[in-house]
Amino acid sequence: MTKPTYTDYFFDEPAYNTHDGGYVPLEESDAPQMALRIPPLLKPDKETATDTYYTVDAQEGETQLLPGKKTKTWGYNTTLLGQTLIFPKGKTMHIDLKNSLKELTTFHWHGLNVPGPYEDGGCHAPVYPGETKHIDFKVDQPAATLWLHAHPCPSTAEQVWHGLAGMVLVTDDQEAKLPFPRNYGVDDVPLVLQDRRFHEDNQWDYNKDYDPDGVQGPTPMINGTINPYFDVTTQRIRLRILNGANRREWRLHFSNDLPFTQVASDGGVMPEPVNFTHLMLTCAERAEIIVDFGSVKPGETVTLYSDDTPIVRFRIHEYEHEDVTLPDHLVDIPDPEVTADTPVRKVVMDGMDEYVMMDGKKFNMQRIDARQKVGNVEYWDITNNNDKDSGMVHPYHMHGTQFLVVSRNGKASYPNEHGYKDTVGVNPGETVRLKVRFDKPGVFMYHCHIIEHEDGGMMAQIEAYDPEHPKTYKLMDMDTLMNAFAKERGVDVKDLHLAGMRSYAKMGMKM
Ligand SMILES: [Cu+2]
Repeated sequence: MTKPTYTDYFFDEPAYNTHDGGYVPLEESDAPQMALRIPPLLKPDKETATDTYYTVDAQEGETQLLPGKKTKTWGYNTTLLGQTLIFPKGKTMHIDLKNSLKELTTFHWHGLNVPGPYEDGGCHAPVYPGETKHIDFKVDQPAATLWLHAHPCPSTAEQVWHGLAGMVLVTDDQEAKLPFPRNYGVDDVPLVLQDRRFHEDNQWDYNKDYDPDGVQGPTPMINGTINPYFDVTTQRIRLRILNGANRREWRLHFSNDLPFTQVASDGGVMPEPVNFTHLMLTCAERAEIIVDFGSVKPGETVTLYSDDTPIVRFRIHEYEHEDVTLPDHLVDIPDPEVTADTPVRKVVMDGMDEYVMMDGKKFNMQRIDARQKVGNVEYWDITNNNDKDSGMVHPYHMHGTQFLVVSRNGKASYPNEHGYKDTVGVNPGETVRLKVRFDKPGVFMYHCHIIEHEDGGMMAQIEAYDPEHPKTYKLMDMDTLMNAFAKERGVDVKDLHLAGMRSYAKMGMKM
C-alpha cells in the first residue's frame, strides 16, 4: 500500500502568527555561511551498567555568532544552548545541577516522566547562584527527543532567550532495532530552531524586543548557528527538530518540495511513519524526520526553509547508496483504557497580549488548580478561546506526563499526532481532547508554551497524587523569587522588571 504524502500544514491558516501586527518575519542573514554547530555529547562524570552521573552547569559566556563582536550568551556546559545528554531507558541518572550564573535558575526536563515538582525542575525548584543541587531518577519511558530548559517563573522566557536550552535523548532497545540513522552528528542530527534580533555590537536585548505575545527576531538561529550549512555524507539523515523559539511557529519545507518522513513526535517513535512535504511545529514541539537524498546528486544543495526563508543548507556529498524501506508499522504504543465513566476535565486558554489566562485565572505558585490520581486515565479537553479570525495558536504543554491526542473539535487528530506528545498546538476556537495519565506523583505545571504567555500567567498546576503514599510539597512563592531576583540584580524589588510581571500588573493581579 502506498502511503499518502501530506502537502499542507494541517493548521488553520488564519491562525498563523503572521496575521498579528507584532509578527516579525524571518529574514536571511547576510553573514557568511557557517558549518552547523553540533552540540557535543555531554561526558558523564561516571558511568556504570546501571547508573549514570552527570553535572549540568548553567553558565554565561560569549559566542561567535556573527563576524565582529561575540554575543553574550548563556548555556549548559557551554556558552550557548547545551551539551546533549543521553538518558538510556532503565538506567538511574544522578545529576548535579550547578548554577554558575549570577541569578537563580531552574532545570526543567521537558517531556521527561519524573516526579514533580523538584526533579521536574519547574518554578518550585530554584537553584541559586553558586549553588549545586542534586537529583536522581530512573529513566522510565521510551526513546525520545526531549529537552532541558530553564523554568524560573516569571523569567523563563528571558532565560531561554539568553540560551538555556539543551537536547536530551532518551534511548532504548526498541528504537535501536528500527532502521533509523543514529550516528550522532553525522546522520542523526539535532536541529534546535530559534530566532533572534541582533542589536548594537551583535548583542541581544530581550527587554528592547519584549512583546507580551512572545519575543521574536528576524534572524533564524539553528543550533546557535547563523546561516548554517550541513555536509551530508550519507543517503539518509535523521533530523531531531526542536522548536526552541519563544513564540515562533516554524513552517518547514525543503527545496523542490522534497518529501520527508516523520518517525517520532515529542514522546517518542510514532506507531506509523507519516510522509510530508510541509510540516509546522509550534513552540516546544519536536519531530524526528528522516530525509532521503537518494534523488539528489552529489554537489547539489537541498535547502530547508521556514516560509520563504532558508534556514539550513544541506550540501550533498558522495554517499553510499542504500536501499532502506521503513516498515509501515514502527512500534506498538500503549493506549490506556477508558470507560463510559472516564472523567472529562476542561481547560481553557484565554486571551492574548498581557490578558492571557488559564481557566479565567493567572498562574499562582501557591495554588493547586487540579488533582488527578496517579495511574488514572482522564480526558482533558483543551480549549483555545481566542477568536477564530484574529487569535493565535497556543501550544499547550503538560509537565509530568506524555499524553495522547484523541480528537480536534470532535474530528480526527492530525496524522502525525498518533504517538505520545507533551505539547500540542491548539487552534483558535478549537477544543483538543487529550487522554492523560500521570505515572509519577508530584505538582506539575500545564501551560501555553509561547513562553511569554506562560510567564504572563497562562499557566496552572495539578497535583498528581497517590492516596497510598500522600505527600506534601513545599511550594515556592512569587515574593521569595522576586526578592531573590531583585537582590541578585542589585535593584529594589519595585524596580525589578521580569517578563511576566507587567501582564499581572496590567490586569491588576498579584503574582
Ligand atoms: Cu499562548
